[in-house]
Amino acid sequence: MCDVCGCGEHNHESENLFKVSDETGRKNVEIKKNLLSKNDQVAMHNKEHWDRDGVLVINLISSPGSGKTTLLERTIEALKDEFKIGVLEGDIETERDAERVRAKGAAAVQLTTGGACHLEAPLVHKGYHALTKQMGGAPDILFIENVGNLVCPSSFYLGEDVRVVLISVPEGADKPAKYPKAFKTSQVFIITKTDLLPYFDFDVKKVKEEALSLNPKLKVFTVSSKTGEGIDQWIDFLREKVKEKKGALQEK
Ligand SMILES: Nc1nc2c(ncn2[C@@H]2O[C@H](COP(=O)(O)OP(=O)(O)OP(=O)(O)O)[C@@H](O)[C@H]2O)c(=O)[nH]1
Ligand SMILES: [Mg+2]
Repeated sequence: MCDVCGCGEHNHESENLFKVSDETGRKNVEIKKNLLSKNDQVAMHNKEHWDRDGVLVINLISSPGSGKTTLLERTIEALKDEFKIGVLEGDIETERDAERVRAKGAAAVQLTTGGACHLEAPLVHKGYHALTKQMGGAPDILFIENVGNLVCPSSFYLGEDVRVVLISVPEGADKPAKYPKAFKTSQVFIITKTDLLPYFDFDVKKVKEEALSLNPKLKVFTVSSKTGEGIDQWIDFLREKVKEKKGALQEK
């Protein structure tokens, strides 16, 4: 069991959650709150690093297999000559996703959680320092690919500027209402694998409406990393965000 959220494995800094409890369960709640605020403290520290260095930070969250790494591969291909790109790859096991994005020309550090179903700010902090060492400085854009899971990553702020939630066409159109926190805490929603729309009952308009009813501020993109449809709009959005971030740095 994941010690923080009850759905993964150990290897968190949160062992106390199950060690201290009373019959009402009240103490469990108190301890969990403390642990989350510890995550938030480190997340704010991460944000200080990134604001000081003018790094745009994008946290990608979705179910396993929604197309996060494939979208990153496309994104790196499109932007690698313009920006220094660093990637922190979150997975339970293996170096596979880091190898995939390195092959496209980005610097990458694999963060393996050993069982936990989401990334937490302290591991990201460690990973970021390893990444800057590898790159010899800060990136312009840091992508954090969270562990494939549409539930728990929504509860852990990592210090990012933009949280992006992805749903792929084969997953089904009912997901925003079933996993509302991912949509309520994100700034961007990407519908992926649109090349598969002819084969699935997936009503794009309805899904967008449902997502926007949960969070009217969401910016929505529809993309296919296979055909390239919609990728340009996503890339333009990232260019705009980098400009904003660098602009904020100059104003300081
Ligand atoms: N048809 C189609 N397949 C896609 C698209 N994007 C990704 N895929 C396929 O979907 C599968 C999963 O893609 P990944 O990019 O590895 O998904 P992920 O979200 O990174 O998966 P995890 O890291 O395991 O959570 C792969 O077989 C991809 O080739 C797309 O736009 N269209
Ligand atoms: Mg991946």
